[in-house]
Amino acid sequence: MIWQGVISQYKKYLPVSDKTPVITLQEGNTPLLYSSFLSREVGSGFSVYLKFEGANPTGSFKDRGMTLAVSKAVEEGSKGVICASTGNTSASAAAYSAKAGIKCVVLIPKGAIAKGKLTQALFHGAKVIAVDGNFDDCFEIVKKITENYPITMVNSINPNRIEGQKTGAFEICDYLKSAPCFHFIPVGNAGNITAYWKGYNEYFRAGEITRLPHMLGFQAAGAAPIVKGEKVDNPETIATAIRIGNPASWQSAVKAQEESKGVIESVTDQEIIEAYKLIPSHDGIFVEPASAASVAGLLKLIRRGFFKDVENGNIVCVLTGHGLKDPDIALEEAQAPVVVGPDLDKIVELIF
Ligand code: AN7
Repeated sequence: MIWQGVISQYKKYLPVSDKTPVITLQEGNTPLLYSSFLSREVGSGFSVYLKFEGANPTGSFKDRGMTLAVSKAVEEGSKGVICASTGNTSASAAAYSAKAGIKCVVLIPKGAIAKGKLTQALFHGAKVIAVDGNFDDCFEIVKKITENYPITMVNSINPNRIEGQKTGAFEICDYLKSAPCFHFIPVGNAGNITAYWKGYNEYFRAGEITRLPHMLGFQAAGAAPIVKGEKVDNPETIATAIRIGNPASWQSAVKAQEESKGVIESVTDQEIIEAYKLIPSHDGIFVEPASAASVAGLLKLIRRGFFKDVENGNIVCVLTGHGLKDPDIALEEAQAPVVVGPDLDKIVELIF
């Protein structure tokens, strides 16, 4: 059967009915790629898989939640949606709103979102407001606006976002025919770790899987309020997508960590960049810096000897967004191309 998107695929687990107008870009069904490089790094008995969410229509995992949030907004008669965003939510909200033919407003921290994401929001026709402040400032304003004006919030405190995003867990279990032992994931506003944990639990209750994974979430060291146990007023990290000082789903992220006997830890920008460079060179997929936080976390735990005394099994790292959204850092990190004239001999010399 042709894939019709996550609502069509998983409707029995989602708050939809036959009357729900399904606004979809056929998101989901993203690759789950075996990484021989990372499996080797962890050691024998372990298999590492990468869930490449950058393969979604707007290039990030946000599409899973946005298809449901926008479909429900349209079902409820809403004429427009609004969100605060570090970039990917705004790109996704703009795209699904365009498809639905409704208004979309996005508040972004000025100068602090990747160019590709800003371009997406603008080109899909959203009203983009750049706020001279950070994500947390934008989010507070959006909350106040939605409390007082008739416009639908599509940040992940909208439960439909979490509902849609939990389908990522379903797909992993469907592919592996079981839940992984360890689930690595970047943590920003903490919606996605909440959604995955919800998805695994629902599949467990439905009898689709017989065990639950340990959830291992990673924040950027300069934006790690959950790790520190307090808000961070001026979060800083090169991984702009997770530059968040006061996550909306803080409590449910801690709950996922505790219930699953997992961890929420931080990785430095240096560790993020290391993983950011290793993934494309070994596994052939290009992810954005924030996405590399899951693999950075895996590498950190490997070095600590974490896998020496745990049961063997499958490990999944979620790679949340596509690298093409944010090529600036990649260009800084990559070796510049060699420049030559149209000279055959010289080029042959360079190659061999
Ligand atoms: C690539 O777009 O918060 O912990 O406004 O874009 O669910 O917030 C993005 C977050 C990880 C963190 N990876 O997920 C936004 C936004 C990428 C992201 C996260 C984001 P959450």
